[in-house]
Amino acid sequence: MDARIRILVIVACFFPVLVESAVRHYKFDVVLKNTARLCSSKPIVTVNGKFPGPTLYAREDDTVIVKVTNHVKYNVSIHWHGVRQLRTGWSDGPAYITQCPIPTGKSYVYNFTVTGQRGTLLWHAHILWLRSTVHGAIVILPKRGVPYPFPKPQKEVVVVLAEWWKSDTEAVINEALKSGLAPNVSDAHTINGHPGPVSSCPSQGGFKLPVDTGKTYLLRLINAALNEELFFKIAGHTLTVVEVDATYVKPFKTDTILIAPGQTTNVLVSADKTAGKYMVAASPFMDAPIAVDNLTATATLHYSGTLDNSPTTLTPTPPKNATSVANSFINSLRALNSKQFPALVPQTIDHNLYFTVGLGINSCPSCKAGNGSPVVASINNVTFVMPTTALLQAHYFNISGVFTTDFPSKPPHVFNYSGTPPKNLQTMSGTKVFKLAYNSTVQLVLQDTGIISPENHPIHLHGFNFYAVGRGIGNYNPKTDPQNFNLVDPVERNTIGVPSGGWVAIRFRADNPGVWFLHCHLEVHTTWGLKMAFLVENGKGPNQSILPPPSDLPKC
Ligand SMILES: *[C@@H]1O[C@H](CO)[C@@H](O)[C@H](O)[C@H]1NC(C)=O
Ligand SMILES: *[C@@H]1O[C@H](CO)[C@@H](O)[C@H](O)[C@H]1NC(C)=O
Ligand SMILES: *[C@@H]1O[C@H](CO)[C@@H](O)[C@H](O)[C@H]1NC(C)=O
Ligand SMILES: *[C@@H]1O[C@H](CO)[C@@H](O)[C@H](O)[C@H]1NC(C)=O
Ligand SMILES: *[C@@H]1O[C@H](CO)[C@@H](O)[C@H](O)[C@H]1NC(C)=O
Ligand SMILES: *[C@@H]1O[C@H](CO)[C@@H](O)[C@H](O)[C@H]1NC(C)=O
Ligand SMILES: *[C@@H]1O[C@H](CO)[C@@H](O)[C@H](O)[C@H]1NC(C)=O
Ligand SMILES: *[C@@H]1O[C@H](CO)[C@@H](O)[C@H](O)[C@H]1NC(C)=O
Ligand SMILES: *[C@@H]1O[C@H](CO)[C@@H](O)[C@H](O)[C@H]1NC(C)=O
Ligand SMILES: *[C@@H]1O[C@H](CO)[C@@H](O)[C@H](O)[C@H]1NC(C)=O
Ligand SMILES: [Cu+2]
Repeated sequence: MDARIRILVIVACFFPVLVESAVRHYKFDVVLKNTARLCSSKPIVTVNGKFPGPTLYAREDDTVIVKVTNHVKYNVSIHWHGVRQLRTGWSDGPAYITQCPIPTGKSYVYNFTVTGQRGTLLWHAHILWLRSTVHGAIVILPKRGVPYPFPKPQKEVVVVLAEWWKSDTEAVINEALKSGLAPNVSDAHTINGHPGPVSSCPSQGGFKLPVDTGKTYLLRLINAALNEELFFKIAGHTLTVVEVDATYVKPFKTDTILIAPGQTTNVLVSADKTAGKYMVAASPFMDAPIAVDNLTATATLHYSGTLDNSPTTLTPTPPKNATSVANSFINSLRALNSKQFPALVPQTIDHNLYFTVGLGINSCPSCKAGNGSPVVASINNVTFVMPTTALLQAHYFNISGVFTTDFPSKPPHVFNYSGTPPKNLQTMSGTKVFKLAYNSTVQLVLQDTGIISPENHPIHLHGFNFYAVGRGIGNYNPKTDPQNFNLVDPVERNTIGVPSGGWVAIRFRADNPGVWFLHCHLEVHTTWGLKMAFLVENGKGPNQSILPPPSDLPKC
């Protein structure tokens, strides 16, 4: 019997009333595994030899203990994406931000409690490009006896979308860092590990989802891709969206989902046909002149009783530049905002921040890369330099010289962000954080720049959920745009797309002390420096300080 089941049985037998939450134990072994995809076989870095990795199940209020042991040549760390980690930043996972990575041959025990959250999230490696194959689902069930705020599905299915490279992904990004240019795009998208039949390998089987007529299914969709936002749809079936990023939304129907890397979306699908096979499709969204992997990953919704060789009902996918399809999905999202699950949108603001996000070109005459002008990325013109001591450690132990607290609250130079870029595309480098007092409220407007090209950036904030109160195209206008903010039922998320050539406004309460990463979830942009961190100070109350670090915290 595995430890998790054993604990549940003990709980059920001996402490049925006293113990409400359980401790769930998991063992993650990071190992190389030979895996065949696209008719080729290559060793990839995995957790427990699985691609996608194992699903981590928990219930709201449970404590989750994951012992991660590193058996590969890379240093690794794992991030529990979207888990708030209240006071437990030591278990958040981004390498050199909250912890030093786990060296080869060593273990680290992640230990966190899931508080006030239920739904679908994901875990993934948070170092190098290892998350391309080191990722999996987190399923947080509601507290025992608490129903979903939507009709109970007959079955739940995790659906992980990702990208597959024929080459080793570390070779792909290292080649790009040498050239100073964009890395190669992936060779296929995948649905639960499979691209479906593709021209380069027509015999490749795809993921098959068996369904029974009359039943309703909850699909827990995750975008674990490195660099691409995806459209998702199922031929002949309407999807009812009920949750994003482990927060409930007002249910709405759509035939197409938009999901960015790091985002999750729960949808209900009713198997309302009598029989047949229906195509499930994941295809890229890119409304800027930037190269993407334009292959569609396919899977099959297969009604019971339908012969394997019967034809599949196909669906067209939106063109990759279908901004209107993307907008229509985004504009339909609203927090459920019920009595039980209220939207606690900060109504007053302590910190009013304006951050530009985008690319740049560094002048580096001694660099071979890009003939001395490699592409970089920045927030407020700061290209983040990874420290060699983890920021949280430096903060907690008062180690000076690791970071400075002068991250700019607004762009250092005003220009037409969404229009013609300035002549000088150079950025500055630094390891800068922005300090927030405990429980202060933040409004952050993220503004895309047109430097090199405007582009949609899915920005992820660690340690918090935020409310997406406004969004627009062009430059944010601080006088007129706030008048249109939704402060009643804006969607609550942890990862949000900044529209290409536009802006998005988010609000959150800094009620979690620690050091929290904010970065683009397109891994190529993170690598190039589109990242920064918030340092949230301890509060004065008894439970308002970061907990001491665990004794097995890796050293740098
Ligand atoms: C997890 O953290 C809690 C609270 O800090 C602590 O009491 C417990 O001993 C830890 N468990 C493990 C296995 O490290
Ligand atoms: C990137 O693509 C180019 C052109 O197709 C190819 O020559 C090169 O080997 C690729 N790099 C890697 C690391 O796969
Ligand atoms: C897809 O991408 C490939 C390689 O970049 C390109 O040759 C092809 O024309 C593209 N196809 C479409 C339909 O955009
Ligand atoms: C999308 O791309 C297609 C083909 O490249 C082009 O014809 C069309 O005008 C584009 N649509 C939009 C809305 O930009
Ligand atoms: C760090 O400095 C703060 C404020 O000066 C102090 O309260 C705290 O005890 C110090 N922490 C350590 C680990 O030295
Ligand atoms: C900024 O650039 C856009 C796009 O070129 C243009 O429409 C707009 O008028 C410019 N705004 C200002 C203030 O110059
Ligand atoms: C960014 O910083 C660099 C280096 O200090 C400076 O040359 C450049 O003008 C700045 N650009 C913007 C848009 O702030
Ligand atoms: C945070 O501030 C809000 C509003 O000022 C207050 O209602 C709440 O009690 C504070 N929370 C904590 C944990 O201090
Ligand atoms: C602090 O946390 C402990 C343990 O979770 C709890 O028992 C206690 O009531 C909390 N104290 C306050 C003032 O919230
Ligand atoms: C991996 O971690 C070890 C121990 O902290 C460190 O000595 C080594 O330099 C790291 N390797 C890389 C490639 O960063
Ligand atoms: Cu980006």
